[in-house]
Amino acid sequence: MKHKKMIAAGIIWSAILAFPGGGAPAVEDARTPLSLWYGKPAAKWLEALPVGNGRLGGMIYGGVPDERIQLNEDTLWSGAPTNWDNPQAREVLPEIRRLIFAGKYAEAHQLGKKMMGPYTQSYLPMGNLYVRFDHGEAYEGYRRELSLDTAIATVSYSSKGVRYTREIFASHPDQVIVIHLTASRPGSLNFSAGLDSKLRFRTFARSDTLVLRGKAPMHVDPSYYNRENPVRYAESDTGEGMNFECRLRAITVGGTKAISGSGVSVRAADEATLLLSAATSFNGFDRSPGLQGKDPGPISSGYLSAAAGKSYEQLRRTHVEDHQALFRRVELELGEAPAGAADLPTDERVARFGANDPQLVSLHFQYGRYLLISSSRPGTQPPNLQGIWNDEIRPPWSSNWTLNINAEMNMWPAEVCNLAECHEPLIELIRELAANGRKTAQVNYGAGGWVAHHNTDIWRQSAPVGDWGQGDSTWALWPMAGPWLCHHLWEHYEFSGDKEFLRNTAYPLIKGAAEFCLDFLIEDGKGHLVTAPSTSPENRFLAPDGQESAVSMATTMDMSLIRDLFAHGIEASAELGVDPEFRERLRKSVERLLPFQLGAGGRLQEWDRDFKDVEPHHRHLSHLWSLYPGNQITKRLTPELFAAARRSLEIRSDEGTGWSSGWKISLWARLGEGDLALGLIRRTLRLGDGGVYPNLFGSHPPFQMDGNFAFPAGIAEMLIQSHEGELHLLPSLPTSWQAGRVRGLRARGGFEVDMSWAKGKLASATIHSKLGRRCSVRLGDARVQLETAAGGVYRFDGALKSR
Ligand code: FUC
Repeated sequence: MKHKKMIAAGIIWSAILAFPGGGAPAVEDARTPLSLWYGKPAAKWLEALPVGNGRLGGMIYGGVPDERIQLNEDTLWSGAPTNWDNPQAREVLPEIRRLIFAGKYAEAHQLGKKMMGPYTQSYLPMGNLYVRFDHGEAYEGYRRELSLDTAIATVSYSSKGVRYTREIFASHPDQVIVIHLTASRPGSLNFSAGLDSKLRFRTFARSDTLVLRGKAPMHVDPSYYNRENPVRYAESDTGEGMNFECRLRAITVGGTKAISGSGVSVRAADEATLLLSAATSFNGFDRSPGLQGKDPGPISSGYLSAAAGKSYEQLRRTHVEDHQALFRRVELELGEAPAGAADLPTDERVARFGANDPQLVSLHFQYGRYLLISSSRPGTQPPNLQGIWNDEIRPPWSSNWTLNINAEMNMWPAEVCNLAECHEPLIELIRELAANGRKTAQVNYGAGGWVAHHNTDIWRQSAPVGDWGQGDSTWALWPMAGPWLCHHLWEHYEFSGDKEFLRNTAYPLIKGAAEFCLDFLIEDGKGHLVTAPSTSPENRFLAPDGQESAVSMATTMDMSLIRDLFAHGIEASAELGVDPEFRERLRKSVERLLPFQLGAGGRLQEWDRDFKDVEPHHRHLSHLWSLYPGNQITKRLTPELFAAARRSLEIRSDEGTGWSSGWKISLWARLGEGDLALGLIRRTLRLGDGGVYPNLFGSHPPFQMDGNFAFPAGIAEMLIQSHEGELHLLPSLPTSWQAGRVRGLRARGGFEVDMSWAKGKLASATIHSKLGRRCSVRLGDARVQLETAAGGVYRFDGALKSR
């Protein structure tokens, strides 16, 4: 009963909160379904709510009387640029190849250790902001909420007859985290605020600002690697390791404030705004952050004083406008929420209804877009395994960029879900990785072009990882990050049609990756070109000699990636009118790549031979890459392979970790099976392992953000597809999504699509053509051709007739 009252009250408060200061700002309206909300403070990190501006991240606990906001800055990593290239790799390469051709896979697997360099460094937590309110422990009418539409988190409650409210956001335009505190009765704000860190730090006051200065370790071992001193600091603060600084200032209305080295304290204020800025000494991927770093002081104080010169209303308005310019490009409605669902706190709603609540599905879709906007903006780092939110010095897998699926998956929604700008940080990472990867190609393989393997970090580590032989070839021996990353460059071009981008950025990187592959490919003696050593990311097979191995030749994924890369190299060079001889070389080689093969039971073979699986339900779906995210396997072009891919997916089953389910949504969508895709959505929208945590962060387990990004990409793929040179509307609509509406999804060729459907059938569609390209629009088996000038708009009814 008490609970019910609280909920009802919560809804009214949120309506009031949406209009601070009494007047409704023009940029807001009541989009209440787009919020995560809870009736109690977060007890754990995975209950806290994330805000981010691409660079700064905050996890809001919303405690009473103690607020904690855990803080991150996306360049705060351990380590420094170092040498990871290994000349021994080149020496053992011929022997590894000999063993593979002799069928001695387990021996090749073992010898692969000699190709390894060091592990990557670790993404680090920056610190915590604590705010202690002096009103005592008792409170009532609590609500904690994150609005995806405004990117503002709100905490409100009553204590001793006073209603307290906190509004918190991370502003991209102003580069600060803003915490606005109000109370319903003037003069009731009494609190103190301080900063700390898990890293080495000290705090001091500088005029009206609290400063935290910190030093990151010069080395952190991955959490799965056990040896002494896994976290190592330089002896002095002027030594190696990232320097960083956080600054906190309180701006108050009424009352008094005081500051000391341990914090800021405010008495009897009517209102207060806390501004938090931060910066690190990061000075580029190829410079030492300790010895050649920037001074973070002027950077963080610059952000802080600029923000302090603006009113709270100004900061808020600029933030909301900036966020909504991206966020509001896409709207999605999949149906009404079941009775009572919206009245439940978000975690209870997931537990109770899961994917049976279509509004929760669209909320999770938009949450993925929100998280991408919050963790990836031009000029920032791309989202790592945890986006930008991490509270551990040794987070799982170092919270690095894992390139054999995870970092790419993070970007799957970027183009189709209308956030192409958020793709830019990955593109910049590719450029930097390629610079280091040229040396690795030369030293480790004696090859031209550039290479990268399954992990990288802020220093753009490009070699196989594994502490010079302590790792496992199962994941380390994968020199295919280049081709996969180049697929993103091509996608960015396909969606935008940006020729300058193709000429100046994409093509040179594609060419470099292709040069490495041309050198790395060898003849198999039967007329084909193959890769060796070759792995199908992290999966193992049982060789005919009864031994397990991950290392063989020409896995289906290697061949798929190289075919994709070469095809784009050919197309790009032709389009740009450059490199005719190189194009010819690619053309000749692409024809000779070992083709797809069908294995036992009609499945798509994963390895060059039809080995037995060690783990038939393995989470990776690497051999299905050409079904999604690639496009070499389609129903129309390769019906036999299409059927084989389907068989393989059935054999893999629905079982799998969080991101694996995310991938399967898109795979089933490409297979035209909306109901089976919905099955994976169901698996995702559950609390617990492989599903989501209370704050809807994806569970691998443990927490990994990739699943959050695969989710919107998968839903988009169910609603439109454009990978076959036509714009396919509603290719995989689940039976239960009878009526709905979507606005703003993007398609290759420069199109944007709005549509609605009813009774499971298209009702209307509007297609905006940005580039004026010709387009074939498909609905079921019907097709119409579009031809318009750039900026043209087409309107159709449910039978694809023009309106
Ligand atoms: C790959 C995956 C794991 C995990 C890790 C970060 O190695 O196989 O499941 O996602 O990346």
